[in-house]
Amino acid sequence: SEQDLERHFDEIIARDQRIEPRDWMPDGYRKTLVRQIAQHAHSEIIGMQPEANWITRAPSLRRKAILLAKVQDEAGHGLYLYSAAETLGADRTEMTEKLIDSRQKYSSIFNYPTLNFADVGVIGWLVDGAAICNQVPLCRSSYGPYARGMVRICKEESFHQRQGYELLMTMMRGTEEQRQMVQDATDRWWWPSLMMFGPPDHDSPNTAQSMEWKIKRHTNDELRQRFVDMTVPQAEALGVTLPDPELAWNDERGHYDFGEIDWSEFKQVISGNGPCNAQRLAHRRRAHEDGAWVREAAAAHAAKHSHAAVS
Ligand code: FAQ
Repeated sequence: SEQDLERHFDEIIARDQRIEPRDWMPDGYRKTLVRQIAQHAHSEIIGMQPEANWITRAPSLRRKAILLAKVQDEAGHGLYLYSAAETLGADRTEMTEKLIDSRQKYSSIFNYPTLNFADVGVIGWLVDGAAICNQVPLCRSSYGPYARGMVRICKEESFHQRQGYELLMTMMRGTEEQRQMVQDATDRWWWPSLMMFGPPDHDSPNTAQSMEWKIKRHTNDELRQRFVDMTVPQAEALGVTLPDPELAWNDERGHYDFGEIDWSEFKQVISGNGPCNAQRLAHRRRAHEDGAWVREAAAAHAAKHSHAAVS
């Protein structure tokens, strides 16, 4: 009976075991996972754009090869995640259509422009750093295909983070102008990186239920604090200032205190009004339309092939 199935599901969650695609699951669990995984996949794909902007203008062959590889990794992450969503019954074409019609979201962070090459380094350092902080606990998420996908993605994200930090270290050893580029990029990306973790806990409609289902393992504010604590010493080692006068070690809490995030900016960006939302979606829509003939040809080829196999 439905009750037995539900009890079995609850037991798997309580024992910290994994739910697999063929297992029974509550509708809400499936829906929440599809929402989060689709949003995550879309973020990887849209997230290719800000850095790809610099591939043709990378300052050396070595930097260009590294950047190409990183952007290709992001495409790969998107594909693993779309596959994970498909195990829940989601349709890939439909997900893409929902993205380009603004019916599904992608991360707020990719709606900011990349103005100079230091932005490539700062995206690696702060954006991939925040992504790792958020995603390492997702390796223990209760849904098997998502958790396993995260293991591989996190390994690659760690490499991305290191390449960003190394790029910035190199620039900081360069000219005064290069050091200023790094500081300027840090100033622009710091607050949006903190927003990646989502709204504060008291304003996060999905957290409580997702924690109960062990889809999420920590709240948005817990992970944001972990990121701040991890990043302050890295900024010191790099020699840049984080743009927050209220940032200070709090001995009592054993954490860094930090200033108030501009949540009205966050709300604007996630409702489509950030600096690059229109550009990002227009680019994604164009790429999808330009690829139509490839999808048609692949489908025609597959159909021919399956007829041949039958006869
Ligand atoms: N941007 O109730 P909550 C990367 C939405 S890393 C846009 O707290 P939840 C790597 C949220 O969907 C970036 N929307 O929601 C990379 C919900 O709206 P909905 C991707 C946001 O799900 C690096 C509403 O606000 N990573 O791509 C954001 O419990 C460099 C209420 O929020 C992931 O997606 C936001 N920042 O917690 C790639 C990680 N925050 O759906 C290329 C997996 C919240 O009800 C280059 N996802 N919203 O309409 C998660 O961990 C969670 O989904 C959170 C949000 C923590 C993002």
